[in-house]
Amino acid sequence: MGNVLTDEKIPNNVNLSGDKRLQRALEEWQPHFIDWWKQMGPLGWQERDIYLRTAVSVETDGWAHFDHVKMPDYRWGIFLEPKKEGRTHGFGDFYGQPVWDEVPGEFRNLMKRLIVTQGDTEPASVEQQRDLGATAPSLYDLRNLFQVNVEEGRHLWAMVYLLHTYFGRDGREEAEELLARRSGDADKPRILGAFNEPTSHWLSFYMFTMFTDRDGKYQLSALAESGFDPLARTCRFMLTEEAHHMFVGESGVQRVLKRSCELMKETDGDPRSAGGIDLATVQKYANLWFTLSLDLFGGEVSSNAADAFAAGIKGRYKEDRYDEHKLVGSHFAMDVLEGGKVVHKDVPMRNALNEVLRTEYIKDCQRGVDRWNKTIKDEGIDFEIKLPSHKFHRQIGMWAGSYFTPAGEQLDAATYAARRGEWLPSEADEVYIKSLMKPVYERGKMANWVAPPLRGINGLPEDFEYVRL
Ligand code: BYC
Repeated sequence: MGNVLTDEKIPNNVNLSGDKRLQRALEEWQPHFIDWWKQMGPLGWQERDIYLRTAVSVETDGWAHFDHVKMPDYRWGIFLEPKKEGRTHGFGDFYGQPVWDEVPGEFRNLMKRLIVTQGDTEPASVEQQRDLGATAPSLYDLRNLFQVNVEEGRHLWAMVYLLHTYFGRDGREEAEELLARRSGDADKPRILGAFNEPTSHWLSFYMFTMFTDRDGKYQLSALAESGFDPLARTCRFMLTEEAHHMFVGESGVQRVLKRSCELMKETDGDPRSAGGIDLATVQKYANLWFTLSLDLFGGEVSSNAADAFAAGIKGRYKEDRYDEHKLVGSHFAMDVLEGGKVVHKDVPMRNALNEVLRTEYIKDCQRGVDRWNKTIKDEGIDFEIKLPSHKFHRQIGMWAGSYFTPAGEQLDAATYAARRGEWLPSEADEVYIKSLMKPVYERGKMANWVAPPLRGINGLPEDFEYVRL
């Protein structure tokens, strides 16, 4: 299983050459993917040599190979964690029964919808980030952007493999549609809200990889529990790559905060006067991307979530930690909106699973924010970044259409509209942040608004030629 045939057209550890029909179908999809990549992938950098990590196997030591490569030549492959013999359903109505290697007919549509939704986010994020190469703060960051992009491309391959293998003609059609929708397009938008928002500068990119990629971690973890074994195995390996994406985001914002603090000390508290970003503006972008990402967990009370859990398709984050895996008759205590008022009440657990996952996600975000605040404190500055309430600025679910402050206090629409600019980036903030985005492509040099990283990639120095110009 660990032996990967990298000389095949599509590198894989799924014995693709043993299924000629599937191999042919995927080899037909491959040039469509490359066309999409050339059209919608990183603008202006396709012919450059980039120092990239490529997944070459699923062995824990040595799964990745690092080298300079031109992005269109990146070896996007299909990798599933090895099958564990005797694995059983870990939750839901089929708890304890052997996992499935095929999709049962009655769950086909539900399963396909989840795989398509997951798959859709991957090319969407590449599209959202396609212009960022023009304004990278350093070669180190430029390389990290492209690393994230090519791996999102590989995650698309992972979902397309499942669609082609287990969903026949429908699956092949869905795979084509994944290349046809476009982030932010009025007629053919991507499926989920946050994936249609522009990521128009590097502060948003860092926030996106901190908060939105972290939704990816939680959604993939929930699917990694699946009783549909090929889905579980593919998501497990995707999580290995996902960790670096969140590192790019968390450390990116951390570096912005560090530099902001340095400039505050140099300028009597006004980093903007020295071409930096003030902490209040960083807070606004955190408010924006955190809340856009909260929406990605779906409605607070969801029969879709209950159905997916019952069917054994989508579990909880680290299902093993729990004692009870059927969740019949149990409840989750949470805030809900009733007659326009917030009340705390018990909701049947299966219907509350989106909120259960969102709650775990919020705790994880808070751990990252605590590390940011330690950086600010270490710089001797009295300021804390705070995660806003999960009710603030919501566009999906129960809180959408009501108005709350970041502290979670309910208010009327007019007051909210008047105060919005205190909490979320204004047009002027966008213009200011964009004005800072000037490319720095000299080896070892860094834009003024962000501190250098603590170390380089793969043990290399920070001034390594991560991108050959
Ligand atoms: N925007 O029952 P509901 C990642 C729709 S990120 C627009 O409340 P459900 C990545 C929903 O589709 C992880 N529409 O929610 C990160 C449904 O529509 P239909 C991506 C939304 O179904 C960075 C209706 O509202 N993976 O990997 O329980 C870079 C009612 O839905 C939204 C997944 O999302 C929204 N935000 O849960 C690259 C995992 N939310 O069917 C990659 C797969 C809901 O009535 N997806 N709707 O027409 C899922 O598990 C579920 O589809 C969701 C929604 C959690 C997204």
